[in-house]
Amino acid sequence: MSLKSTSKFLSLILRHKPQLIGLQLDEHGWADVDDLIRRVNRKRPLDLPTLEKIVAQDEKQRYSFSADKKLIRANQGHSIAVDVELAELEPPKILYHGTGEKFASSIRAQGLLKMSRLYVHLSSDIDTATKVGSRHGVPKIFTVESGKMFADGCKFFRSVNGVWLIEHVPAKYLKESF
Ligand code: HQG
Repeated sequence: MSLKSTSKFLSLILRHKPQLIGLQLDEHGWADVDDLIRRVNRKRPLDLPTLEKIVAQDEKQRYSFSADKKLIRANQGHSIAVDVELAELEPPKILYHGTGEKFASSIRAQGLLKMSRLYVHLSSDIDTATKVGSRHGVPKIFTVESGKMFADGCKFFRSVNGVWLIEHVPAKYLKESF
């Protein structure tokens, strides 16, 4: 079993469906590390050194251990209602959202909606946004006028792994050229 495939499974469990392995997350999204390992092991091999390697080497730094390493959680991307204690911050003047070309007309009409997740995900650079968009077929990049939104009172959050998160981006703050 590759680390990547185990990491994808962990994302599914820690962000979306802990019940698949009967795991409990607390209100801040934390799972007990020993319990997680025991339960994941019923589906695929996982030990603590492997989990530590996944957390340390994940290219998007998707997971964090608590300081005492007894707990683990996903840093962002949840669809289940947990409070991962995101930092509320002033965003850069411009952020980017990568999506699929097939969603562009709906986004132009409705703005960016969080869909199944707790937040709309925004990237601070075009390369990252292009990678995010490519997950949905032909990529399409929207520029988000985050500076204007912030000045207008919208709240921005940043996860510990650097993803910008917001409840909604009204269409008037979206641009299509950069
Ligand atoms: C689109 C991955 C139609 C939205 C990535 C997106 C990210 C609309 C899709 C993270 C819409 C939802 C999140 C509207 C938004 N009409 N479509 N009005 N508003 N959409 O996967 O942002 O690898 O839930 O554009 O890297 O693609 O999993 O969100 O295309 O950071 O760690 O609805 O997930 O990270 O798709 O990706 P998603 P996303 P990981």
